[in-house]
Amino acid sequence: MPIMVPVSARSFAATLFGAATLSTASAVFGGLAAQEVAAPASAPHAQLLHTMAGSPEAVDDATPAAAEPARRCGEFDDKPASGFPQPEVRESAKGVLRTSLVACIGKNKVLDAPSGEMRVIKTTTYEGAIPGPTFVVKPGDRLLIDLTNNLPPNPTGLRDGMFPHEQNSTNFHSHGLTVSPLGNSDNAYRLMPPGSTNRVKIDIPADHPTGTYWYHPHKHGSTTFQFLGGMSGFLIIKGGKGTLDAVPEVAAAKDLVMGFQVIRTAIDGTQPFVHQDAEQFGTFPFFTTDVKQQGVWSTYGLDGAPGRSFFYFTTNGVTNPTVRMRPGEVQRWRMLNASASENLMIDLEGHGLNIVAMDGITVSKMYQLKPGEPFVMGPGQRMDVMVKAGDPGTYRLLSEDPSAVSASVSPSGKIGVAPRNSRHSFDFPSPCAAPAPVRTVGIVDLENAGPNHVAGHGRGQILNASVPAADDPCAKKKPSILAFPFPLATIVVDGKPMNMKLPSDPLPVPEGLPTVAKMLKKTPDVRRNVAFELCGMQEGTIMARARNRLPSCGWYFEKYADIWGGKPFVMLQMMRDADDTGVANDDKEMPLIDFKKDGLFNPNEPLFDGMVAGNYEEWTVTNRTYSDHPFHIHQNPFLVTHINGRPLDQPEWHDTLIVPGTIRQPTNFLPPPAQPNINKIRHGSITFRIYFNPITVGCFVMHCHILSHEDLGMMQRLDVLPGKDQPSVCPIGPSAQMEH
Ligand SMILES: [Cu+2]
Repeated sequence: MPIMVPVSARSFAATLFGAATLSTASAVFGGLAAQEVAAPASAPHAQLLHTMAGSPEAVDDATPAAAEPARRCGEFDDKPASGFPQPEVRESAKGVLRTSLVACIGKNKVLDAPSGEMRVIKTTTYEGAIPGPTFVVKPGDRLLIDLTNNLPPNPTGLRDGMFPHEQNSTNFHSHGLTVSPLGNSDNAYRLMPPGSTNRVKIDIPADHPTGTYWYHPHKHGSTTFQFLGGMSGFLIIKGGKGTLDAVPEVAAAKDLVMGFQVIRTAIDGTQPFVHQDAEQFGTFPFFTTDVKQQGVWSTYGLDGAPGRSFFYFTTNGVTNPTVRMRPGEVQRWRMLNASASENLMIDLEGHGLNIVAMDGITVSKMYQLKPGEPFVMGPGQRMDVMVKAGDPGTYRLLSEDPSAVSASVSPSGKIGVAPRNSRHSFDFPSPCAAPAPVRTVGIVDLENAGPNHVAGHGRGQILNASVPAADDPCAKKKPSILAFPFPLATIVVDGKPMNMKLPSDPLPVPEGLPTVAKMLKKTPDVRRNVAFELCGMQEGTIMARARNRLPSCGWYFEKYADIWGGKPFVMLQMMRDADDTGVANDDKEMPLIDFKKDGLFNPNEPLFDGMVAGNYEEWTVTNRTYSDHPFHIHQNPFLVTHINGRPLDQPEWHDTLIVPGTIRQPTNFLPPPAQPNINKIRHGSITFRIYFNPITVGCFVMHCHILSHEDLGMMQRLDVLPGKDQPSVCPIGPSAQMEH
């Protein structure tokens, strides 16, 4: 079991990876109940900034920022009943943004749109707010955060030594930033247990591209859990002269952040984790009342089962808030898909969306979508769009059904137009929709769901296990469950007309990145291939048929037989070096064995050798599964040149992009023979050029941004070496903290 790390190795790692824990600070605020410290953040915060004159170097790194305590944790984060809320803004001054940040259980009210009920939720948050505060900095600034983890202690005796566990440990990732991954910078390997205060110090290069970035927890095994409570926030790098922010039409536009999140709780508003006895995807029957079987992300049977769990699609923490615009007004919307797992298929009624930046990076030519034309955002992606209001009226910004509406993964809209299935489950969000409930239990989407779905509540293969209809919650009560399409926001256009203009091409070239021409002209130092792969449990699923599984699956299942708390993994989510083809044998069930490196995340060893700072490489990421997986790489963005092997007219910078599933994606899993042979279909892919900025020397990860996949192991470590033939600056061996 190469991804299990003994406890002794873990504590050793704390030193190696520089996980600086300010225990004195945790003694100061770690013991205080959240609601006892309710000072408003703004006043002391402003004072702090005021007293820290001079360069970032003037800041005393040893001194934790004064307590800006667990404001609002445990109190209601009351948002105005109408209008479009914006998270609290914390902006840098004189080269530094110094702040504290508290992870805690927050109490919020959220509207359940289908029922009209306002419900109380008690979930993992930053400072009680969903999303957390917006950090605004400039290139060259230092980000200095004292992150106090006031989440409850990790339960003792729950999943000890098993994966996943310790759901209340956290850490900090600045998604999209090209900064150091080492020490207390943007280090996803750090571990911040409950009760600790941890210094995060990120120096942003003076030529960093300006735009819309974000931050979120990245503790392996608990990322999905913390996301489902609402833990994430915007991190905006503001630009000056020569950047998108200075384009007159952009500068004149109202600038709104739009953070899309999916919050998920049990019926009492709390977030259960994975019970000791729970199997990977829960236990039959899916609507069991046995608390042992509940788990907010692993027990997929909770999906939408009325009375068992609730979902909320929120925009800045609110269900369907209202944006007001005057006719002819132009606004800039910074959209972020901060959901743990859902592709968002977005369009705006009556209006075209004009994309000016993707994943923070300004595009060279604005993508002008037609009114009602959808684009897709995978989890983790950002899109900055300019919108020009039309005639007075009310318009909905819609989240369309990604299995019913088709789009390319690129807003150029041309290559690989297909449904964009990628979610926790096909049950969601309308489990009791037609056809009528039947009395059999079945599989839905093998990648995204578990074995606990009732056929008729979704689309899937029917198994033979019977469930009494009387126990079926869908049979008892008409469910009030969200159904696609639904509004992410409502746009009300009224008032005195304005005559604002959209920006025109060309938009400014982003700073700090090699030019597109240079990226394309350089002969790659290395070419590599990566593959998303998965193996489903063979018994009782469509993967029981060889035609429906990859040849290596049998080998993997033998190898990982007891990794899920001593039980079999139902589903292995993997990312592999696709140039490592394995050694073939003549066993028909397991024809490929002995890959050099595993597909499951191994924190102790980089997937590739010879990734050298300053090098240019070309990678193709292939998706050998039936549905989409969003690819994300930390530290360095990539320039996408091809989708499904076909060249893009206009190469695109991204740090996260959906790698299309099979071509075409099966949209109906019934009956099983309709499922194409996974080994004979065409697989989706993206091809990109990447430059390893020397500032990123160290070790970091790439992974699927469906965070339940990432938490399960669809991730790999990458080491950028300081020079050719030089060793990694990160330890190799059983030392990493991000163990399963
Ligand atoms: Cu995935």
